[in-house]
Amino acid sequence: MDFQLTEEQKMIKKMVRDFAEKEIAPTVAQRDEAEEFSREILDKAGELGLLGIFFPEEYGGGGSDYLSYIITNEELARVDDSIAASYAASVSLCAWPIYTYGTEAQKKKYLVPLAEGQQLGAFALTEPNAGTDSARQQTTAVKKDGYYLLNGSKIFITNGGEAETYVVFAMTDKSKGVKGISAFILEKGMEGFTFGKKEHKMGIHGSQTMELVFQDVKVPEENLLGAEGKGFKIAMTGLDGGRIGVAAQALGIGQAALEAAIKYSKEREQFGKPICANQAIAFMLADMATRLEAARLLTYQAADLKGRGLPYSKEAAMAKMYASDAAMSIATDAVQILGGYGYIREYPVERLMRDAKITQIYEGTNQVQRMVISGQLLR
Ligand code: COS
Repeated sequence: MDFQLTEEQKMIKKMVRDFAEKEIAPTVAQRDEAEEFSREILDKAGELGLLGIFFPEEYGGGGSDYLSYIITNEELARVDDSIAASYAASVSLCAWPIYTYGTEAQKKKYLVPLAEGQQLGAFALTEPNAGTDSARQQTTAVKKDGYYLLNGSKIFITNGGEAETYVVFAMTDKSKGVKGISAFILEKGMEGFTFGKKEHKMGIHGSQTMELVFQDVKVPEENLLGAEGKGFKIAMTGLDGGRIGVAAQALGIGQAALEAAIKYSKEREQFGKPICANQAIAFMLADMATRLEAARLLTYQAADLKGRGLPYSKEAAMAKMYASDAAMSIATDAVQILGGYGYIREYPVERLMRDAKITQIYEGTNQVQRMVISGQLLR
């Protein structure tokens, strides 16, 4: 077992950290306050090759390994989880299923511009009555002559309205349950494909979350992703990888909260000494750092398995569950250490605490992760 990053991974980590501090950090607080999505930052990330980092060069990618993608996610989230969330939705939930299940023509048409960062992607599974129970899709796709007619809606879609390419799930045969779900590639601008409500969230204010509405959208049959009836498998495997990305975002948030707490505790003096001189604070920092490191090991392990083509579904769920709980608790402790200053917006930790919460919820609540883990243990 090698716990060290390779030279290339170290270089990518440094490059993304520099990028995040130079291009993202200066506006993070303002974009959070204004609930403002920044396409400009994602475009710049695209210019650096980050949106295609682990896809082969023949599809516009950078040819790096999967762990490099996870480290990129972590470094982006350390500065702004909103950017990391948009980034991961495009790379992991939209581009990856196209890369894995798409035809050569679909990869050329959709994966290449996503990987090159010219386009942004989204993944549309959730519906008002199909959240954790994602098999209960009500969006329908009826096969006609040369196309599918899509009707229905999706909610809580990251990059909704901003993305050009959407991987959308719909029922092609209701009588078959999960085996009647199919995946489609939709383009922004297709007739009948519109955007509904924009959500105002507790955290990740700088990411855009929207409802998608489909009214008699004619989707060409060549935009069916994978075979008919394979949609649930595509969604589940997409989420398996997505969960490692969420774990990485949690690491970034936890890292930022820990760094802020250490810095503040060394600077803030009460009773004539820095507050970190009290074991009450120092031991909190020790616990925060230990939880973060354990979360990092689980996350990198899951990424390593995925990168090697080994089974990783259970490990991804473990990493997501543990790392998101760690991020929430580390951010909450950081707010506690900063006291009143932790609760106001002049310091970043209150944003980190709000942003940490979503990592326990999206791409499957942590209850779902326990269903996945226990399901595998008891199989
Ligand atoms: N990889 C590959 N195939 C998978 C899979 C995975 N990770 N998970 C399930 N499947 C397959 C199963 O193998 C089964 O196919 P077969 O009958 O051919 O074996 C089929 O899918 C149905 O599996 P199962 O009965 O386990 O599905 P459930 O409906 O019980 O799934 C959970 C349960 C909760 C695990 C699933 O619905 C889930 O992950 N839901 C949460 C979805 C989610 O994360 N939503 C967040 C919003 S999207 S950002």
